Amino acid sequence: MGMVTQSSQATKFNLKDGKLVVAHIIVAFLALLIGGIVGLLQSLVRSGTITLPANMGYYELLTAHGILMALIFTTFFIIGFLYSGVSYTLGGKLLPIINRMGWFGFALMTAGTVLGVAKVLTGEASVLYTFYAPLKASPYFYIGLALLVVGSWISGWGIFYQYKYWKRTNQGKVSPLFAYMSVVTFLMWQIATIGVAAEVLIQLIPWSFGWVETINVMLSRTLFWYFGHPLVYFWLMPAYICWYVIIPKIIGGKIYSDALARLSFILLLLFSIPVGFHHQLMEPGISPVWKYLQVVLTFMVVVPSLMTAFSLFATFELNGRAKGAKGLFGWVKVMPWKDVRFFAPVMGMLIFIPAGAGGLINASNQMNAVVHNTLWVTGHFHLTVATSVALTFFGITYWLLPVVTGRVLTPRLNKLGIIQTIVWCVGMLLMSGAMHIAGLFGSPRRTAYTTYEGHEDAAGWLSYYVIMAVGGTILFIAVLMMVYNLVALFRAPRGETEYPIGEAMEEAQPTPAYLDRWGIWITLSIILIVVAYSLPLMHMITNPAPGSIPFVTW
Ligand code: HAS
Repeated sequence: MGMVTQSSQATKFNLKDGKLVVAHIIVAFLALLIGGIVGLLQSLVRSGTITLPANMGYYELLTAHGILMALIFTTFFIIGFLYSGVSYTLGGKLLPIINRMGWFGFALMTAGTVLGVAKVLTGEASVLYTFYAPLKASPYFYIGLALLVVGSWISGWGIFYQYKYWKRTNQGKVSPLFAYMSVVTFLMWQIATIGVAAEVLIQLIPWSFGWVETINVMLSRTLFWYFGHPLVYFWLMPAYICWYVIIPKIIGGKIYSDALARLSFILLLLFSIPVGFHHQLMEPGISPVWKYLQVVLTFMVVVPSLMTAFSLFATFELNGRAKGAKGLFGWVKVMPWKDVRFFAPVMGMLIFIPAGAGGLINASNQMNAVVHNTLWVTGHFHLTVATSVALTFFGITYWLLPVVTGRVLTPRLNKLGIIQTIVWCVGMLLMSGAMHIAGLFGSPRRTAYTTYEGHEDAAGWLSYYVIMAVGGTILFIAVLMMVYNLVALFRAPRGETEYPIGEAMEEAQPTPAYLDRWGIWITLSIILIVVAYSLPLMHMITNPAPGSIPFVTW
């Protein structure tokens, strides 16, 4: 049975909630700036262009880059963005308690970030962003990470609570799509982060303090990847929210199907988590049966992305044809290419096509043997998170910041945004393209500059490293341009900007009520996790390999 459709969108954004959003965006972009500086240094070191001063290590930079870009920039931006949409679509303002929870979560996350990053920059935690044991960081690094996660939980609970309140006070109505998707994103995050919380609290912290001598490495890596794969969807789902909900409005079109969008998010909730073994396909000690099962589930998690692609093409084509576009691809021409709010995310979408294809290659067991631990993987995630997701977040910033600060985007800034997007794409295509190729030739990831004692294979990789450094330098310029644009957005003229929330097409089927039955989806998600993980985890705990003492290799 379908539910009655009605939205409860505000007409004006609540500027008090806006401050919370701004705080998150500022930390996110500070992380982007510092992460960009270390990223530049790193690409120059790796190509042999510069050598670092003696008191600075390559792995220190690499850790700072990964943490700041992949964990801090993303998490802060995501929470700021989702809070803005939840505030706007669920009644026009956050309940006072939710606003306070948002600030509390923000404070914990910021404290955790400062602590963790300080430990990295003082050389006490060069363990990379995956912090694999038996590399050991200062215990305060792990405590910083724990604070980051707990802070994000509190913010997530705020979103659940606001949603629940809205449902109670709007019985029988379909919840706004933006808010629904935010709830699914944070449900997924809540279930996924249990793995990393267990790893950090039960294993890494006691071991790094020296309270226990050894650590079960296989268990710690498995708990990490139980979290690590859904982590990448935690980055992607907010980008999808923009693609599904915001972009149709920006292009003057309609959301193809509200029900399809919700279903794709439910599928992401179900299949994002029980797939972590596809990061561990080359690890001994996990039976091929469980790897096989998780690879099958990995191919299931591709389905919602294919649904997303279908839905976006449908929105674009129907909108183009409604505007009179003719021929097979005439609709492409009528898209608003000169609007950065569209242009940056759509470049992200286009690049997500090869990026996603790379993911399918990674997930195929035999091909994973070729690419695992090579620069190919680094190339893959610079296309996915650092382009599809990052460009979408940049595109969002151009309207979100004006909305939450009561300003307007100027034509000049719009143009600067388009140039910034192009520069980013050029830099990334060079850098990520070279990474993919060098990876196929066997160049390992996570290594500083080395010629492997003049080995001829390694000599063949050098020219690709140079291209990577050129791309990295262009990307650094793009980071500076983005930060400049952000500062300019804060100084843009005062005025009112509409929060762009799309509406579903009139002909679309009503949204089925069962999509809001959270009990069913959470239970199914847990069942899948239990099937995929319980026996292998039990095996790792009851038949552990000899534990490892800590290593500090730098
Ligand atoms: Fe991945 C490794 C498999 C997606 C990020 N991935 C990584 C790592 C990161 C990462 C960070 O199976 C490295 C972790 C580490 O440090 O070790 N990945 C996949 C698969 C997908 C995938 C199957 N990855 C992502 C996304 C990420 C991300 C998204 C970040 C946001 N990945 C792997 C595997 C590994 C891995 C293995 C381990 C490798 C190893 O050996 O270590 C899929 O979800 C991809 C599905 C996507 C698609 C594309 C759909 C296209 C769309 C766009 C449509 C475009 C339109 C434009 C409409 C099928 C939706 C139209 C416009 C016009 C103008 C016409």
